[in-house]
Amino acid sequence: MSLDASINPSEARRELLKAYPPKVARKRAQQIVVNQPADDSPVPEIMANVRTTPGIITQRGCTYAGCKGVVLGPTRDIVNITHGPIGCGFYSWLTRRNQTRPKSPSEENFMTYCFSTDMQEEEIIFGGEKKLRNAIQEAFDIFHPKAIAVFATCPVGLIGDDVHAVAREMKEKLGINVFAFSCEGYRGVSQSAGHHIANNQLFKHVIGRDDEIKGGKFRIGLLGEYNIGGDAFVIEDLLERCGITLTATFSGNSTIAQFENAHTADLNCVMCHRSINYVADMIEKRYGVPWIKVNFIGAEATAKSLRKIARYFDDPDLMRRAEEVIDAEMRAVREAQEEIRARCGGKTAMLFVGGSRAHHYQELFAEIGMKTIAAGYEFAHRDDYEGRRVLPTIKVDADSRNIEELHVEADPQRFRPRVAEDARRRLEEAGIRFHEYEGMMPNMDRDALVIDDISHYETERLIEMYRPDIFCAGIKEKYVVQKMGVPCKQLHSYDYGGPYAGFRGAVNFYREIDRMVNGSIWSMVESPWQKAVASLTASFVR
Ligand code: CFM
Repeated sequence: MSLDASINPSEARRELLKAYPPKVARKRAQQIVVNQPADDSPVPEIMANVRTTPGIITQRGCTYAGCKGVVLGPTRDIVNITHGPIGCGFYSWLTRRNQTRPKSPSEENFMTYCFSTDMQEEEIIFGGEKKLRNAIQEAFDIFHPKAIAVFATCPVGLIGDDVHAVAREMKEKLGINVFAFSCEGYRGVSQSAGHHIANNQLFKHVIGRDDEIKGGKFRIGLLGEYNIGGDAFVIEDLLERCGITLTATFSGNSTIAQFENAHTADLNCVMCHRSINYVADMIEKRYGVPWIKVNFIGAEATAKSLRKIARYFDDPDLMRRAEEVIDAEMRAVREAQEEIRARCGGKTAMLFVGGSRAHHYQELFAEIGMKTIAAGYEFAHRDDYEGRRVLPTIKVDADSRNIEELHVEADPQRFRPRVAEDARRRLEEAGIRFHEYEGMMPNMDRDALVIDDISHYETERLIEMYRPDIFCAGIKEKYVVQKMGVPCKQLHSYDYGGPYAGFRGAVNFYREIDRMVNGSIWSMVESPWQKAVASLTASFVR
């Protein structure tokens, strides 16, 4: 489908680039593309995962945020200590966004606490290792947790505190798992580096510590689902009703015991490819668990994902149960779609979020007849845009080289291929694609704009030019966008809504978007004095 021809996307692109000095414009030109096939590829090449030009107001966050805030944040029974000034710990606390449900009131939940060494000038000058050691000891004495994780912030890297040595020492002293992350905010160009660092340390220090194969006939791991707004609860319920056992979710509503046992799953399902594909790959290499890409955002996508999982296990009973669940849920979904499509059909959306949601949420909009006219990620890599087929052609620059690439080999005792070669081939013929993510761009309309690491200036110009019916981004953008008379839906924290995953989540989303795009308030945003023609004149007198 082609987009409405009223705005020429190439002209819009030129307009966005016009304000920049030539060198910046040359770089941005590679990060702002019109979704049209290139000579040798179904989608054009986009530049991604490179440094933001200083002076541009970016949506991006830091490496520490990706490691501590995103990947490790949603797990309830690890004491996560931020080694640094208090602001880093407080900012990444995220109590409202990350949800968790301990099985009983006596089960640990440390997510309600914010642990920090609260570094002061004295530690910045004389070193903070002693304070860190004391903080670990204090946390242990008060809470007796199963594990303590330490996260390095910018000043820690600058003054050279050895967080790993302190973690090793305290691990030995306390007899519990203590591990650290060199995830200083500046270590990479964005949160994405923090994901990679988090993946590496989880793999080195946690995954694989418990080999016991626990119950369940169809055992899967869910990777890249952080339980924003309760999404993981919805997915857990669906899987359970189908008879599928979840060994671990990385890392929404999870425990460290689940991570330690994650390698015993028979299939890994990747939701957010950007943040966790490294763990999926490493588990496959060392333990033989294959991974597939799934998506539980969007009713059709949810049905497709459940069918894929059932097909993988190739069990008639499981397939029947999955169909029953899909059937029971889809009735309400179809009714809601029909009702809401009448009011939302043909309206337009723009999505500029993170490293996976700008893709996944396009499905939900399409289900109520809305078009995504522009989208982009804050920090994703080319494979998230163009698909993993471009992986061999991605140039590794100094910033990526900065992040450790673990060399992983098959474990001589514990590697167990989950599907025989011929069965795998049959599954592939049936459309199950292992180890594959096709990226966002192939799913987008021809001529849609795709913009990596969108700047604040570009956001405003885009809204002025296109006047979309809704803009999806985060808290930093929300009120600026709304003051322009366009509703802004946060897809990081869901504002106060959610869950949006699965079938019921989809209906929730449709209804919320319906309320937002059809609200009459947006035409009243302009203040009376902005409408009145300025009548005051003045002259300058020396
Ligand atoms: Fe993955 Fe995420 Fe996202 Fe992400 Fe994020 Fe997030 Fe996001 Mo905010 S892991 S890439 S670093 S789906 S925190 S839960 S919402 S930017 S699109």
